[in-house]
Amino acid sequence: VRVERVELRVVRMPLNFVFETSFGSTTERSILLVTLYGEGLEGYGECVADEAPLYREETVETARSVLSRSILPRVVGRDFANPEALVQSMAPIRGNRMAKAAVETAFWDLWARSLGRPLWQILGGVRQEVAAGVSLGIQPSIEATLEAVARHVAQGYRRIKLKIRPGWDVAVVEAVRERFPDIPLTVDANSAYRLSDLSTFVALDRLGLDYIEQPLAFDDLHDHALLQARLSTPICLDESITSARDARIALAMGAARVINVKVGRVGGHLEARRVHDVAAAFDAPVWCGGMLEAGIGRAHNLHISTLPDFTKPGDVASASRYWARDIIREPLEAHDGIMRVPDGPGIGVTLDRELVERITVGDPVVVG
Ligand code: OSB
Ligand code: MG
Repeated sequence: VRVERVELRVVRMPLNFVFETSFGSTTERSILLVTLYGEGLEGYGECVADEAPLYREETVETARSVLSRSILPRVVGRDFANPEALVQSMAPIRGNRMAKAAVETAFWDLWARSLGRPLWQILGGVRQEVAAGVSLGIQPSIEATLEAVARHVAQGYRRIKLKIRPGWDVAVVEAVRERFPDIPLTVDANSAYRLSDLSTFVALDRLGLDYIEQPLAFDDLHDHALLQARLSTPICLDESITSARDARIALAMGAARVINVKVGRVGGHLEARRVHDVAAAFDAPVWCGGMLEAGIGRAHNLHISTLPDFTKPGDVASASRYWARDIIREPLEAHDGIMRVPDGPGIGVTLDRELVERITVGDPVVVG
């Protein structure tokens, strides 16, 4: 498929809730959208980078800059036989995986549409229903946390993840576990702790958590291995895993036993599938992480979640949890904690162009 033209635009969307993590508070998102045009079709990608580099290094601005200066000149006007060929063309560019993923996922969508097949089938998916969990931000109080957990459990979500940070950890998790003795429960620290906080993790280790997500520094596999050796609860790595090689090293050295796969963090579907394959070879379960995506990113997440080793519920909750109005026409909603993967060619969703135009910030950039 020849990529004739590419459009970049940023849309601004207010979240339905304040999302507080150990690294910051989000009330509104600026989302970079990529549209590829070719063969009379369109393919859509959504960049997961946020405005500030608090999760990983990339931001909306770095992604936009690297895309327009370095990535798009290698892509626009070229004919790619398949996504592998597109990934090859971007390979000389180091890092910047979120920027690459925005184009790569858009190309998978375009390519699948050109073949008239749903993306999940082309990726090698084995199911059309995906178990959804929720990621609950840090709440103002334990009471508010219990209320939020109760509400999402009642909605049928298959796993509850609580964001933690030093000073907001053992007490709140104990309270939730006491009130809900049997729910699948996890915590996510977003790298807020050090190995010297071992006593906190020993306390969490008794609470029947499914895993502890990214407790230590984003770039420190060694300390995660030391911590994992002291815990029976599996460690799940998120920020630390940017590639299949990272996953292999982390699993081989015992730094984790579960992997959170984010398509954007690892550079696209091709690398996400490789991460999945490495984890499967280690008998380590994977699940699909979320980055507060709008409809395009959420749809891509659903499609990758259909691969066989995605055996744990992902952060792929109902779009209506996040947004008063999503940028796509199709509602992506969980029913009893299950999300249905869209049918139809490509990612199987269509942009609400009128809304997208209205919430666009600045001028779209068109190349080609
Ligand atoms: O660590 O998984 C994370 C959101 C933004 C950045 C990082 C993370 C998250 C979430 C939210 O946990 C997941 C979602 O509901 O999209
Ligand atoms: Mg995480």
